[in-house]
Amino acid sequence: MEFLLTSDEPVSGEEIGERLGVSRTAIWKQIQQLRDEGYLIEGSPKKGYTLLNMKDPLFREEVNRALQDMVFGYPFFLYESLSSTNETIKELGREGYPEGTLVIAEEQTGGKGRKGRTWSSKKGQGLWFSLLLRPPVAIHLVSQLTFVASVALTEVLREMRIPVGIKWPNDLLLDGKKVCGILAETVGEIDRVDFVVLGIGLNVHQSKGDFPEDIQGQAISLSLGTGWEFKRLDILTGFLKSFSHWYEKYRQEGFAVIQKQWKEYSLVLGHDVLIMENERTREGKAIDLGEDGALLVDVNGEVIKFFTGDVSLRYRF
Ligand code: BT5
Repeated sequence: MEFLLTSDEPVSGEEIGERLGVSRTAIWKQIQQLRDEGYLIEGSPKKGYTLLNMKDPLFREEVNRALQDMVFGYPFFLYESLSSTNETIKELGREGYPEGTLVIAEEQTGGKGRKGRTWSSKKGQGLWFSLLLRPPVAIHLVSQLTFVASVALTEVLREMRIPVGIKWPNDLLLDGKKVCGILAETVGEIDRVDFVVLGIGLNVHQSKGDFPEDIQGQAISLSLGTGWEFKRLDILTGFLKSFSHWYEKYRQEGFAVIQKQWKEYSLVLGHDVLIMENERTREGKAIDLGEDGALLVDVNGEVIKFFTGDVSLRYRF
């Protein structure tokens, strides 16, 4: 471990073996064990091993200690690389895993946004995770859960003095740019929810150049927005605690409590907005959040309801 820590270059198994007087196979086994504990170690047959992401690693044992008494976040699965944590949770959901099961990936190679869009999820730079939920809600109300999540995450980040706010429906913005996106997917029949996958992507450590060029103007990370350093595990545990609190409230008292808090955190209500619906763009003033998560907009004196799946929104501060 020390060899990997002190070297900027890849270190070969042979070299470590020679220095320690043990075989390459023994080194290989040791590397596997470190990987199982959550260290990200890249291995190249020619060059050797490199320890990645020591800036803010997620160690399996540390995550385990932090999450073991949690309602949400246990059991958890931590992967070095996945296509999409939402897809992996779907498999676990079908296998019968309980509500609260968590999948975290250091990197997603096929991170998904809404409506077939992609989510940039580079290694170690953010929190890319999904929760398995088995909520007793009707299928048309599932989108309410994304509001529960955005409220919970905003609360935690604001407690850390990070001035995030929510752009309808559930993007978290920092300094006017997107720092977090939420994607809920339902698995079930037409009229029945088997389970819901709640996927959250939060940018933490990126600098501007780490984002794909086409989104550099609209994306931000917590570090970029504040100039501070963060430990991802603290944010994750804070979120899971806060989510468990708001989810319980939602189940006991209904959507109204979430609506109320969301309105406090909203960056959009009371502002002029542009609503893009297919080819059509309309302008109005956002005035309220509906029971069903719709945005109510006053367009020339007429109140029109816009639903999350159908439209996208621009607004002026
Ligand atoms: C979202 O979609 O905002 C939902 C993103 C959910 C991502 C999480 S990560 C864990 C879980 N597993 C998954 O596969 N997904 C979830 P949408 O509103 O459609 O926003 C997507 C758009 O945001 C893209 O078209 C880009 O313009 C922009 N974008 C992509 N990556 C970004 C990033 N890292 N930060 C900010 N903006 C990004």
